[in-house]
Amino acid sequence: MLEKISDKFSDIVKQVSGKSTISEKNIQDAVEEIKLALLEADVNLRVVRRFVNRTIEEAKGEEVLRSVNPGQQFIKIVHDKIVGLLGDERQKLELKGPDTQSGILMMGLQGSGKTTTAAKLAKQLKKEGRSPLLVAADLVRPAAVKQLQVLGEQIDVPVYAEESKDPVKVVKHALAEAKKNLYNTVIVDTTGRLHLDEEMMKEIQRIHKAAQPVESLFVADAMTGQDAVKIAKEFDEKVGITGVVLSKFDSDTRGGAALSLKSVTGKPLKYIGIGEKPDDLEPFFPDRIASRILGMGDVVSLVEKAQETIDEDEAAKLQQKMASATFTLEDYLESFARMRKMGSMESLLEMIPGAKGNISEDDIDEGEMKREEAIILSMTRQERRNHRILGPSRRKRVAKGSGTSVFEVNRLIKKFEKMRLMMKKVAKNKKYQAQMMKSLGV
Ligand SMILES: Nc1nc2c(ncn2[C@@H]2O[C@H](COP(=O)(O)OP(=O)(O)OP(=O)(O)O)[C@@H](O)[C@H]2O)c(=O)[nH]1
Ligand SMILES: [Mg+2]
Repeated sequence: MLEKISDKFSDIVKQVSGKSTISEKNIQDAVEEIKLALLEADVNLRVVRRFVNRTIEEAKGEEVLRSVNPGQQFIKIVHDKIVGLLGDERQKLELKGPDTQSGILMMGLQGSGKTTTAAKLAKQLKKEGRSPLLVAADLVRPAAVKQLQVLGEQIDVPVYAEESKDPVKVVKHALAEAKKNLYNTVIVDTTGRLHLDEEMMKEIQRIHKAAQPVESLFVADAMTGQDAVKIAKEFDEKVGITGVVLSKFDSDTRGGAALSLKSVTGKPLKYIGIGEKPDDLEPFFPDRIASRILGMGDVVSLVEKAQETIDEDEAAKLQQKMASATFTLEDYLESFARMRKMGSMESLLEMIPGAKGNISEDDIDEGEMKREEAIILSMTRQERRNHRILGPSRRKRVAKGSGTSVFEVNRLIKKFEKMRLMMKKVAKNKKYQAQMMKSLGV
């Protein structure tokens, strides 16, 4: 997610933030690089120009150049400006109270992710206590109704479907059905077309009129960059949209669509799709994405994610262990299970500031995790609690027992020692302590 643009910005941040004095020329150079990075990310040219001008204007202010830490001041300005581009605050869906019916209309081009997103949203809203009904109003693509029904079954949300050629009729019937059965959130999936055409717009306008949605969400494939923005604008002018969901954000390395959308359409980005599964939908938080773009790590997301899976007491106990450097292989073993619960290590790593350099890709290989687990499981309890007693013959035994090699056992122990050392260092810094603990699933 956002790897390309983040690499570029991380470099710029590194160059600038260390400087104790900063000249107008430094700012000019950094901004020039930012401009290139944004253009490469496929951000709308006009948006880039405005961004650059405003950043220069603000950065050249007296307060920045004369401040104690001008480099960081400058980065803060860039960060805030990016947050601004992304839309400032998180924008929630504006649904009515639980006793009133709220319609949500999904629209977009073919294959953009409407049907999948409809199901993801249904799942999320159900978790939030609403009672959703999915409506199969894509009557053009042969398998569309079935696709929604399968998804509905997966997430245990009812799907309204009927044999018909008229989506407007289907929507009307679905609304009546929802009223009767007290479904307060009606999510309508519609047909996607390859290109914008008159017929499509007319149909979606009719559906819109029938559904009277409180939210009309345009689902855009993030990877299509500026095209997604252009089409969103078109839909907004012809039908009216209330927000955008950027799907396939997990595969988007550049971020151009996210960075241009708000400025060009004036409409907020509400969610991002981060995978194909029903759980892979996240609210869009501009400040978190900005931090990720700048390579500053998405600390808040990480902490929240960790909190969902970690028992607070347990965390506090282990935090204590880490600070006093009594973290053992036994604790390390336990952390595997937690890491699995929290999702893939790779996605976690992206969120930890500074982790990219400190923990290598090898360290997070899931296959290796399994091997390490086997190695630790082959140790005696005593060995797990004090790895120092693992001399050559014990290591040999462990290698045999786990079906690995002495080389792999040695490597694990070396890595573990390196990790302990890192933890000790981190433990001195209160702020990073909590983050690092959580990053290790501890
Ligand atoms: N990686 C990834 N894949 C996604 C995401 N959202 C959707 N997809 C995939 O994109 C493909 C198209 O998704 P659909 O939901 O069927 O798209 P659609 O807009 O309903 O397509 P049509 O109904 O044919 O117009 C599917 O293979 C989805 O699994 C996402 O956030 N990340
Ligand atoms: Mg579909």
